[in-house]
Amino acid sequence: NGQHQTSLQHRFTQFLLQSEALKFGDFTLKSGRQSPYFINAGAFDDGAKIALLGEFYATVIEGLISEGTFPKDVETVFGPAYKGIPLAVSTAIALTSAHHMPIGYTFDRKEKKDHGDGGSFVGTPLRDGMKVIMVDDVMTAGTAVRESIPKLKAEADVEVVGLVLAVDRMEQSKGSEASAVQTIEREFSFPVRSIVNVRQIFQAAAEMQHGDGSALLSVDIQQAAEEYLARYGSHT
Ligand code: OMP
Repeated sequence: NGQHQTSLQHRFTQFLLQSEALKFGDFTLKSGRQSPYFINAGAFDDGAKIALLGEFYATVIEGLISEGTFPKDVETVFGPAYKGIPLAVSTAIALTSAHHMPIGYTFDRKEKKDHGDGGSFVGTPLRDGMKVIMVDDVMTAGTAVRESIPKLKAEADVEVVGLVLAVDRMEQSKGSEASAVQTIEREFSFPVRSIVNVRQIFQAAAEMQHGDGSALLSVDIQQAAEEYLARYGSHT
């Protein structure tokens, strides 16, 4: 329900700020865009933070399963190397232990291995027809996901039931008015959801204060973010 959603988004925004995964400054993105904010999932760099991150993904996934967006019989969580690896593992642990939904985890190798167990995937083996949830950190233009789906499909004819992101930056696809999330949903025919989107982050941050009652984000930061979203944000 709405109340629960709001508090999850507030809590995640707080987590992003406290762990310094959300930074403000001048960042050049993979797409070439110059952004006044950046989300670095690499900042979730210890046991407590990665466990909490997995718990956020698991809470969102459990909600998507109970509302019927994702089927119940998903067998593994796939996270693309490298940054998706701890996401998939921590999500699978949280789903299994706290949410009582036993599930596997799978990730790809960046380099092909030709000795030992061989293969280009690690974790629960992918099989034809297997239902897979994909997790990733951040989506901007959708390039990262567009590159990893064919790799997954080349291994086995799995059914990707959906993609869960930590943060949807709500930006336009390159050369299109549609958002990257909408473009990926249409292109691959699966739902794309996120723990939080960038507008929710700024909304939540605007509602939070320091202990002394001062604003969490400066007016400059909020303005820069608004200008950036006016230029690159999706309006569909
Ligand atoms: P797209 O491939 O354009 O969707 O960009 C998403 C990827 O860019 C992420 O998987 C990250 O590797 C990186 N990224 C971030 O991690 N955080 C951001 O805030 C922005 C980006 C980015 O470069 O767009």
